[in-house]
Amino acid sequence: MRTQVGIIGAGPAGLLLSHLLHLRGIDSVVLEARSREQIESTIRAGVLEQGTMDLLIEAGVGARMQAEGALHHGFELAFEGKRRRIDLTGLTGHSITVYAQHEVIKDLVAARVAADGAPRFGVSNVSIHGIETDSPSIRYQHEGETHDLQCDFVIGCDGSQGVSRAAIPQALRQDFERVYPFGWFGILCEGVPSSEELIYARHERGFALVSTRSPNVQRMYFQCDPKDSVDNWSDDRIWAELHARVDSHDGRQVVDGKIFQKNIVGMRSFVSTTMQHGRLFLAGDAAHIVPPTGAKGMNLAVADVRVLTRALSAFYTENRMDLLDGYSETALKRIWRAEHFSYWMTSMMHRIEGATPFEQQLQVAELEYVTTSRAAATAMAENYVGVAVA
Ligand code: RFL
Ligand code: PHB
Repeated sequence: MRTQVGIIGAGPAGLLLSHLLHLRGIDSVVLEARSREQIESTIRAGVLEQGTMDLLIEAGVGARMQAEGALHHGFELAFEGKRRRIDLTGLTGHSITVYAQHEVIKDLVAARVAADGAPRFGVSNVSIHGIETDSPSIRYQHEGETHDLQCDFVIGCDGSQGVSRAAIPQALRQDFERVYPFGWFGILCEGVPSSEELIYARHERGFALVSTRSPNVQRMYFQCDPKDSVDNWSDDRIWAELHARVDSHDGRQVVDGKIFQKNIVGMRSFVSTTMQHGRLFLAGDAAHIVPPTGAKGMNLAVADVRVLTRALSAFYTENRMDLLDGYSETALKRIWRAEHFSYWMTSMMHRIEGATPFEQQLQVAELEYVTTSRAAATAMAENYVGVAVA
């Protein structure tokens, strides 16, 4: 079988790329290891930058996001028993939208299916061949048979555990990594929002985040040991921890509700360069990971896709290779900005085991600064809404 662009992975990166290429008359096939039900129900990100929204709207998949997503013009930073607001719109002219990643996935899969471009779900043993030639291919198994997908380009959108990154020779790759000694315990619960806006809280017991999913479903996280087990946490223990970390001296409290999902995720910063070799290009988590504190992961995946779509389109319509040649370099500017921002937010907000009282006071001093200086608040806000890099 033959297509123009072979895409591995049906996450936000792979699905959006496939659909944007389709709208430009470029054929692609998406190969996905999991089932449609699995990808449509995995709970992950929630915060979409304006640029992400714009691209989803341009792709024609923004209607439900615009109707059901919640526009947020600011967020709160809680520390030392008080809460201070970062006025995103006032400081940058931009806002963010809270709309769950698995809803974005549902919208994208529906659009691909309607355009006769349904991903091939449940594939296994994916391997990449001939990327140093003009006719690479992807070999995979599907329903007991082995297939070879011939293409012009292979795009690795297969996330942090995928196979694509390893297809770039080790000698050409440099990996940069930082593993954090803590994780996030995430819950979904029934109930009304505790606050109109997201709350990022620094507390000596550890970080906590109050987010939302809809008027009746709430998403919250708190810093935990990444090796801890959800079985050690009863609902009562979770609520006691969230109250201790987030409730403020002026009486504002987190609103309890019935918890229906619990999970623990580890935290890591990671960048693999180069993001391209021959006819293979990486996009999204396949090439880089950020800790979730800055809400950047899915937005970065979408930003890679924006750059790659333009480059592939220049190749097919004008026979230009220059944008493809410059893909990794272009994408990495935004990636490193987001890596720094996510690392900075993480370091400022979390309890760091072994930190001295002096270092703890520095965290508080920094929070005081970003919530009282317009210049510092603007720097934080423009990174959060994603306009700090073109
Ligand atoms: P994905 O979503 O991981 O998709 C990769 C897909 O590839 C498939 N796959 C394979 N398919 C075929 N063959 C193989 N060998 C394959 N190996 C893997 C996988 O099954 C999967 O379907 O990568 P993509 O598209 O790059 O998207 C990245 C985002 O999913 C990720 O960055 C975000 O979820 C990160 N993230 C957040 N990002 C934000 O922008 N805003 C947020 O608020 C936010 N919050 C979060 C987050 C991630 C979290 N976790 C769980 C790590 C909150 C959390 C808790
Ligand atoms: C979420 O709602 O899942 C969420 C929000 C903000 C973050 C991370 C996750 O920084």
